[in-house]
Amino acid sequence: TTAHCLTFISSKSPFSKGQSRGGVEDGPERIRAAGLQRRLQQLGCAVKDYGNLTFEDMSRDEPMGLLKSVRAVGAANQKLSQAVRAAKEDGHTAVVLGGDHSLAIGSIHGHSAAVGELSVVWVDAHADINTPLTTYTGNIHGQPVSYLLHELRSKVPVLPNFSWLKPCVSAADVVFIGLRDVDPAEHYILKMLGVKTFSMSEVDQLGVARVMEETCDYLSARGKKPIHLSYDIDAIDPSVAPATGTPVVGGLTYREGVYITEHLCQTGLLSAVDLVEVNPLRGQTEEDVRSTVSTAIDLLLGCFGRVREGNHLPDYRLPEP
Ligand code: HAR
Ligand code: MN
Ligand code: MN
Repeated sequence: TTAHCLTFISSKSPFSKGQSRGGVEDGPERIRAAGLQRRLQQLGCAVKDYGNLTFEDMSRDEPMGLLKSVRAVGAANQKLSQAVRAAKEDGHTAVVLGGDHSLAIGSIHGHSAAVGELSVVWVDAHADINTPLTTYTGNIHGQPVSYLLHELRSKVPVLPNFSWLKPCVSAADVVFIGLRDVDPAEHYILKMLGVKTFSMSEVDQLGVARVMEETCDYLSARGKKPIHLSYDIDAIDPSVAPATGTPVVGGLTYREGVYITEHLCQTGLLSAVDLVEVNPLRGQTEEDVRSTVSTAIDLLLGCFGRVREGNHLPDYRLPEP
């Protein structure tokens, strides 16, 4: 066990504006209140909580066609990008708690600004690769990947408060895991770009251990780049993690979800993690929220070295009688 250095940046409003359901901005507080910092410290992590980023209200932010809250989401991501970049330049592993998945735009951009080319592992029921022109919901949390990919540069229109953003990820450096609700245009894009995907069918067919082996073999064949893990809690089956805005049946089990984090931690390349879409208002019962938050914490602990066989600190000594 080695001591990991962890920086913990979380984001609140308006990272609920990438979608239309209230409550997701309260995810970070619930995850904190459930003891994330203490649990990470018990693993030997040095934790610095940067607190919530704050954003000014956007008085005029009319929809652009279908697209909602473009200006707010653009400005917030610019600020988040700078914060993640600074945390990475301080030598930390960045953790970004959501909030909705639109925050991956700033998180991945800032990470890449600090360390260069990245491998991205996107664990999600959804592909989040709609462009502003293919979306039929208008929610930016269904689009972040398209904003980030070099290959889709000419397909994403100029948007207010997004002029700071330059695509920084290559399609060949991205792997999706857990897909089971992909729009037709998204499916077309994934096939057109030849993106590596492990849908729930492949998880069923291969098992999660082989999925992770193939994921890491695939990514490392292009060079061992720092890994950005963008984990949407809706990848996990709603029976385990129901408190989220767009639950989809047939998801990862708790054990499969945790295994993904354990395996990525073992690579030694995990450099930033987003944990998004925990929405305390979406649970039917308090137990739904507790189970979702507790799963989110276990996924983060897995990213920082917790293993199910048990852990002890390197300086642990048995008490002498
Ligand atoms: N594909 C749909 C859209 O574009 C739904 C995306 C939704 N939800 C998420 N993203 N939680 O992972 O809006
Ligand atoms: Mn998502
Ligand atoms: Mn999702």
